[in-house]
Amino acid sequence: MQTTDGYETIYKEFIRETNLCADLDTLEALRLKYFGKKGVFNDLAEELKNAEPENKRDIGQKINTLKAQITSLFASKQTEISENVYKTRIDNCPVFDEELLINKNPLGSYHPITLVQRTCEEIFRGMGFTIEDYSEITDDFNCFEALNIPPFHPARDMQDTYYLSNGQVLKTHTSAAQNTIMKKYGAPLRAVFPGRCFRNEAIDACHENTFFQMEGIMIDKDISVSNLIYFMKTMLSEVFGHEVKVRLRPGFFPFVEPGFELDINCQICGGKGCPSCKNSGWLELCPCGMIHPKVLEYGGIDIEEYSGFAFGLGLTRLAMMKYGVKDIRTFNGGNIKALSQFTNK
Ligand code: FA5
Repeated sequence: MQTTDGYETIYKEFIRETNLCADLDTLEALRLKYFGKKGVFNDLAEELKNAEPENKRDIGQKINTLKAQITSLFASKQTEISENVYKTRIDNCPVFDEELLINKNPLGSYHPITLVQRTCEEIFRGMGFTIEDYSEITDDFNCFEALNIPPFHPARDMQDTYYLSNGQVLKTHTSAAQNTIMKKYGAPLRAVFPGRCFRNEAIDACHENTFFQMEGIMIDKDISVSNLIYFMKTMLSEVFGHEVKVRLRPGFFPFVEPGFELDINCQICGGKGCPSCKNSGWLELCPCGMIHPKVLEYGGIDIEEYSGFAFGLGLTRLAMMKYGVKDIRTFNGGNIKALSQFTNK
């Protein structure tokens, strides 16, 4: 049986051994030495079992006191080692050097479509238009019906789209926002709304399945085709910084009456004909027209008082023409070398 000094010796020995522990594995080995199956406390339990009945109470108390002291010291040592591990890890972490990061990894550049979009936004903002945002997912009503394209109308074939399983659609054109914006602001109204559009399209040098348009609408008293032509001309000469040849020809869209196709002289071949313009010398860029009265009515506009024009500028094609990019697929290709060489200047 242990003397009182014996319990103290065990505790002192535990303190000595604990001080030698530098990591959690060594500390765990020490814990097993004391609390394991063949450990010190197992031997003490044996001693208690074999002790004279009159001594059992005293021995039991001493063992419990020793156990409490050792358990408490063990816990504080465990915390101390854990904290040291984290501290060492933090101390050894490489220092975050902002300067180094900036110099070694130059910042990215804006995508050419973003640059063209911002240029157009600035031009229209300067002419009193607000810039509006609209979702990429919409529904049949906004994408077609509110634009005077009822179900089963043959005009739907012009824009083969992607339907979601819940019946919604990926917007095929930015015109899908017209109704929402008319309802939001009423008349008079000047707004442009750029956005990504999706079509189930045969891809070639001037057609993508994912491309950008910028819609514009102006609704006020006495708006006519001459207002429309003025805004289109101003926008194009400002985007290109020089006069560009355009042609206006009749075009059919159920949501405008009359409707036009505004084509731009191909800036890649100068009008001679190339794959980028399908060898025609012209590129369809910005269909437009006077907003159909039914569309105005759907948008809650009083057609006795107001009229308006709308256009759907092909932003991706505008970027092709502005920057001389021969193939539209370059824009979605993700080749940083190709995409990082453009500026707004
Ligand atoms: C429309 O999308 C009509 N919503 C435009 C409109 C608005 C007409 C308001 C009248 C009034 P269209 O399908 O032609 O029209 O597309 C408009 C422009 O988007 C085209 O001239 C072209 O520049 C661009 N575009 C159309 N399809 C693609 C495509 N697959 N890839 C790249 N650009 C495209």
